[in-house]
Amino acid sequence: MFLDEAEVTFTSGRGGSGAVSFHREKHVPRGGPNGADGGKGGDIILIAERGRRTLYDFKFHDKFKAQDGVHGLGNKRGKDGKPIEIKLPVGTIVWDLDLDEHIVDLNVHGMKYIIAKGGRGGYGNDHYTSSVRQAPNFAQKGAPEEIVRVKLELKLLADIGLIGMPNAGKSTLISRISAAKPKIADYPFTTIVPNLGVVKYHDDTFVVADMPGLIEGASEGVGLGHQFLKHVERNRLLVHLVEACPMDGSDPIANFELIERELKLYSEDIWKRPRIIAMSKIDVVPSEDYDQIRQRFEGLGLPLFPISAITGQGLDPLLFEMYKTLEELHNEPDIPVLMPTMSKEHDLEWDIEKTDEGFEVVGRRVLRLVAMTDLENSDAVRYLHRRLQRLGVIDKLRDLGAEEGDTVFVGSAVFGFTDEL
Ligand SMILES: Nc1nc2c(ncn2[C@@H]2O[C@H](COP(=O)(O)OP(=O)(O)OP(=O)(O)O)[C@@H](O)[C@H]2O)c(=O)[nH]1
Ligand SMILES: [Mg+2]
Repeated sequence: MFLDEAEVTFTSGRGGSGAVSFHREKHVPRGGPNGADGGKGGDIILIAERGRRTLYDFKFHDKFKAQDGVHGLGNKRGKDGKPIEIKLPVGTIVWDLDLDEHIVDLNVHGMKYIIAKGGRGGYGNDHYTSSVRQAPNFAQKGAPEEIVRVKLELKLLADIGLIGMPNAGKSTLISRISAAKPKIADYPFTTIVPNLGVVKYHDDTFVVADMPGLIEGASEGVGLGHQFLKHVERNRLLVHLVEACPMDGSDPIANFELIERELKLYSEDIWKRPRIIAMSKIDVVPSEDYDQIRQRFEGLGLPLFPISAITGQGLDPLLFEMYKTLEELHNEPDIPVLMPTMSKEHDLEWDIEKTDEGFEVVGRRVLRLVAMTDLENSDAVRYLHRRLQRLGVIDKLRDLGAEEGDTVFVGSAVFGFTDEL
């Protein structure tokens, strides 16, 4: 299996509510409002981290909830809820299960994404003073939490890809250096999907992928090529296996060049990847030809490793090179990328739908506005009405034919339509 999946629910923290409070000083009969804001709810942040290899842990722990913000108390602001950081393997693809939409690819070590944003803390009553409202006796409730159900998908993520023509000996090599047991046969296209093997080298481990053979035209989709070149895209080092003395009598150097051409045609990016040549099956090279063949390979200008996966000859230097190259690549500086959270435009949109029971206002912004209102408090409700008026919601309801007393649904709240305050 080279596809790993998990379904996880992330819930951010709710915002704490603002406080209703007034200055209390000696000799001042009734001070101005000083109710503090509620704390912000904790975010849930996804972070791509090198060194993680699977999504296995999420099979047991698939629900995460960040801390809620604390309510404001008197003139004391509520504490923010603690965020949660979720570490995921580099290469994790995140899908929104409810919207059936792709959210983000965490493909760079250190990349962060806020998957569920904590609710804003509600304003304390001191935000609501105006020329006509000297002593507001209401505050705002904290913004609700965000619940996001996602599917995490980890695509094949090998550190090293073994590429080459069919029959070059790729599967034999991976079976020799890892515990993978791929099918091996003396005909082309034995391997039809990549095989992954974990190679243990001293204290380190890395993942090698044995790719299906590439042929001429692979870059245009001939053979199995195209589909698998995609998997090559994420390999950090490519080992190009070339039969030293091809069984079919073809010229090894021409074979090498053909595959290189396909790689370049497919993607310049892949073509620029660090690459080494493994000159394979040297056990069948007639000893009198060996030097001359080796010289021709050396002329290709890439690091060269003559090997035999059957006798084991040359495998140690090859493994050391794999290990060393990966170490060097590991030491490249990290590129942390801070992604924006979900699109704000989404947030701003609202709409009204006419239903059999009345009117329904939809859209996150309006829903949140209502959720943050203390509906028991008539001043708070009046304030909400004015906000909705300013957003154009009341006008739109009237345009749609709403009359005094008609039912208006906003999220879980139900109102009677009224034009006047
Ligand atoms: N003599 C010798 N034969 C080898 C060596 N490596 C592989 N072979 C043989 O070459 C044939 C092809 O080997 P595979 O490992 O299946 O080749 P592959 O590159 O995976 O081929 P595809 O999956 O078809 O692309 C098999 O018959 C192997 O036994 C080697 O080092 N020496
Ligand atoms: Mg194979």
